[in-house]
Amino acid sequence: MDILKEIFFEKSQAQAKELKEFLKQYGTQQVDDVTVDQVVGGMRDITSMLWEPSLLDAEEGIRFRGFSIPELKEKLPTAQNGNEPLPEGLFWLMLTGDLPTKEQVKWLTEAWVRRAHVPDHVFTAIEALPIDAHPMTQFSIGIMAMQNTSVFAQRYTMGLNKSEYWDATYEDTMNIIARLPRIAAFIYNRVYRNGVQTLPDISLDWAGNFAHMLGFEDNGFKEYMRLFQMIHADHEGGNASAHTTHLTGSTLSDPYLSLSAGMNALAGPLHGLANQEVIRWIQKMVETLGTSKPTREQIAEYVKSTLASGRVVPGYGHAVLRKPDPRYMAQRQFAEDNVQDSDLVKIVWKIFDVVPPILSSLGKVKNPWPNVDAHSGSLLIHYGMKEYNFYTVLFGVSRSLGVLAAQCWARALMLPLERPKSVTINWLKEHVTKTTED
Ligand code: CMX
Repeated sequence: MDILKEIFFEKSQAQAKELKEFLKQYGTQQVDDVTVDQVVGGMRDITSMLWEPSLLDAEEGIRFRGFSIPELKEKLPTAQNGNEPLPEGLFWLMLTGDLPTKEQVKWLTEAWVRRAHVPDHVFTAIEALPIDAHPMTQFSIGIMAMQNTSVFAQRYTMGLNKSEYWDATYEDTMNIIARLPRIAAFIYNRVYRNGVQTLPDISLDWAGNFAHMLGFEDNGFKEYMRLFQMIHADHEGGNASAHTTHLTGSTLSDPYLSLSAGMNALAGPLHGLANQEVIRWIQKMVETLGTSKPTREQIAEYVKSTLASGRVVPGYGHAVLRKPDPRYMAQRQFAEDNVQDSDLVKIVWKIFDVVPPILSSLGKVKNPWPNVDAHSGSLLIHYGMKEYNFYTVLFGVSRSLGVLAAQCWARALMLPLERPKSVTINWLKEHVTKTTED
């Protein structure tokens, strides 16, 4: 058993035992009430699932195993010549609950290098798609194409004992995470660089090598990719990509099938695709206004015209958060430290000044502040990655870290099939009549 697997095994078995006892004692205790608004309104805020890697606070933002993003920037190991935390460290933390040492992170980087081989048929499957298939479609299909290598699926067919589900899931998780950068880079190079592929550099860390395979050697881009992959990794369990992965996995479909499902949820414009939409929207604004240095007043007028045409302002608002997203703030800080002169970054900052009061004035938007997607595109363009249709794939590679760590936990804790109750409008009407009469 490898060192990470051993630690995960010990921790998760102890936790599973504790949870069993806890359920025996407190299983019938109520944790939430549900209103009609919540039933109709996308189940907002209903406490109803278990998710170990991270927890979201509406005011404060995300904490991974209790640590905020600024704390992790201090505590997680960095690359040799860098300041940004390595995503390997975050994965270790999410899976075990422990901050890893430098040596443990180095071990994980090397473990993923050893597991990174992608079978040829996966590239053939991607190549069979039209070149203009959206990169997220190609990415999801790439993940699906690897499913024949699933350790979980193979061992399940042979009669896998329940108590070993976690073990096979861990193997798939490690293989998938190791391979995803190669698949994502293959898609980028296929679509945007005439198929010119860059071979992996195994001396680099996971995110640094990803940047390298995408064709970016600038250390600034590598550092941003480390930060990007760290901050997008997880946002507790209820968001659409995490929840979809979890729901699909709860049927005991293997990690390839469930991650691909989660990526399809991430590809929606109200979720991960918002990072591409932000840049598309800003570029349209620049084109319409005829200037790359719009004033706040010009931006405000453009925002109002977007709202008047019945569209959302991409990169703003959130289903849970009620303050500026710390993932936005971390990228803003990165830009302040590393980017001297970018018109686009300056526009993103002006939008931050302009949009919240306008959204607040509508009287219905619960969170007028920027989310994670409001800043990423401007930094990617600064470093030369202009192809915004690809941005959500970068998000997807990162999101695999959190949702697959969670799937390992779901298997170790033997979480059951998900099956919430749905009702009809008539049922709701009868229910409220009955309760009002009582
Ligand atoms: N622009 C315009 N209107 C917005 C808005 C925005 N950025 N954010 C919310 N609203 C509107 C909603 O559309 C809703 O309008 P209706 O009542 O007319 O349907 C109203 O305000 C209330 O919405 P809410 O309760 O504040 O927000 P929700 O939880 O329903 O939705 C979200 C959250 C993210 C879908 C929404 O804020 C939005 O569409 N934002 C823009 C897209 C975006 O940036 N998504 C990325 C989120 C982060 C991520 O998952 O990656």
